[in-house]
Formats: sequence, C-alpha cells, structure tokens
Amino acid sequence: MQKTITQQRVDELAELSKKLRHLIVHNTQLTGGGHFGASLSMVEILTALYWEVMNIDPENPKWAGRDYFVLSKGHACAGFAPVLAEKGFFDPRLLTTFNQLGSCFGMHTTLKMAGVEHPTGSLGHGLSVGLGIALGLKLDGKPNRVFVLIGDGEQQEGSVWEAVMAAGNWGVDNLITIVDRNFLSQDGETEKLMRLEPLADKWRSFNWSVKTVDGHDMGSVLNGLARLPFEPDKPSCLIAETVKGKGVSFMENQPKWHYGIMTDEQYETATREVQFDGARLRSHECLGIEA
Ligand SMILES: Cc1ncc(C[n+]2csc(CCOP(=O)(O)OP(=O)(O)O)c2C)c(N)n1
Repeated sequence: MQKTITQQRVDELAELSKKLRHLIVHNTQLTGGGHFGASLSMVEILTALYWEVMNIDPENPKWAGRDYFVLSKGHACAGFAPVLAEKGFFDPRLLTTFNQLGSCFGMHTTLKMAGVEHPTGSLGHGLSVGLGIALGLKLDGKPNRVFVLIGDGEQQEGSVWEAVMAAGNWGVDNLITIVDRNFLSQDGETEKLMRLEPLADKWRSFNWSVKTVDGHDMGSVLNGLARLPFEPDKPSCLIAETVKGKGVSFMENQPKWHYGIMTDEQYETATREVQFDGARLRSHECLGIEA
C-alpha cells in the first residue's frame, strides 16, 4: 500500500535531521573523534526509517512484530547511536561514553547497544545477515520487513553480491537494501578504486527492484520508501545518492574526513554550519549541547 506523506511531515523530519546532524557533530567531537564522513551521509536515511518507515517499539526492542534494521556499514556507529538514543532505545546520557572502555557505544555497533540486531564493522556481512533474517520471517509466515543499510564502497566485498544474487533468486520481497551512495570509500573515489557503475543495472540484473533518490532530500527518501516492496516478489534496493560529510563544508566529499577529529578552529566552523533554530532534542538537553 502506498503511504501518503504530507509536506508538513516531510518538513518536520527534515528539521529533525538537522538536529541529529548537529548532535552527531558535537557528540563525536567531544568524545574524541570518529567517523564523521560516514555518519553525516546517512542522517536523512536513518531519520526516514526510524521516524516514518519502520514498525518499531523502542521500549520493547525485541517486539516480535518489529521490522529489523542492520547497519552493515557499522563504522558509522557515531551516526547511528544518536538516532537510537533520540528515538528512546537508551538513555541519551550514554552518548558521552562513545568509544570509552566498557561502554555499550563503541566505534562500531555491538549487541550491548539496545536496538542493534547484529554487530557490524567488518564490511560485507550485513546483507547476508539481513537476508537470513528475512528468509526466516518468510518461513514463519510473518509480515515483518528487514532493512539493511550498506556503504557503496562496501560493495567491493564479494559476499555482498552473493547475498544480492540469492535474495533476487528467491524473490525475498521483505528485504530492503539502502545503498548510501556517497561515491567515496575510506581512501578515495569508488569509481577509481573499483568501478560500481552502472550500479542500478547491476542490482536489477539480479532480479531486484531498484530506485535512485537524492539521499539528502527528505521528500525523495520518504517517497522512495513509501511503497514496499517496490514490486511484488522482488527484493527492493534504494540507491540513496548522498554526500560524505554532508553539512560540514570542509568535510564534504573529502575522503580524509572518513574518520578524524577537528581542530578547535574547524570545530568552530562546523558548529556554525550545523546550527539550527528551535527546540533541542532530548539528547542535547542531556549532553548540555547548545542549539
Ligand atoms: C572487511 C573490511 N575491510 C576493510 C574495512 C576498513 N574500512 C572501514 S570503513 C571502509 C570504507 C567503507 O566505505 P563505504 O562502504 O563507501 O562507506 P562510507 O564510509 O563511505 O559510508 C573500510 C575499507 C572494514 N571495516 N571491513
């Protein structure tokens, strides 16, 4: 069924993305740095999934009726945990413990963090795991869907294509992959390191239904995911075209900002650029971060 989304809702979620981006920038910097680029490129995608698309219950993360989410690009945990905290999976104060010894909130996702279905960080595994969950749900006759967010550079891993081939072969239509297509991997351009184009055609050739959207335009992302599966009896692939480091000018499209920590001067610039007006998120209150 096609979900109708009002312009007001699109605007609300776009505003929420701004606040989450602000939170990610501050929290990652204040806790010692991390994967800024990878985290900032997926903000709108996660906002759409967690606030509009997926059936979830943060108070009961293991609710049997939930949709599943696997962050296959697990190095972007600095961008994922604030979403889970803000959504209510855990106390936002835990965000200050990012990457500290004993914390549930590490540089990569772990099962210690509420809302994480599968620990990730070693690239190339998330889609196979998601496919397994999706097949299991189908065997049990359940309506739950499985969403997997992968990086574009991650597709250098052969295991990704095994899962793509198998899911297409079996027509696993409760599996939805979102590709964070920022055209950069850790150390350079995907098209120079290992060419991916024509990417949509590659997925289609394995019997997936594919759409390409602007991954920073909330309306495009929401519309792209409004009807699932995209086609009956096929898995769906949303290629979300994004900008690595989106929102911080000196990070945008710069492979070196895959991971790092800012100088005081850079932090000042970033703070200005991710500023927003209006009410703060719960996490901002807990962490004492200004709007
Ligand atoms: C199996 C494996 N090989 C290498 C790495 C090191 N690594 C971490 S992130 C990254 C690049 C990922 O690029 P992409 O999938 O495009 O994600 P992005 O950060 O651009 O969103 C690499 C190579 C890893 N985590 N796992």
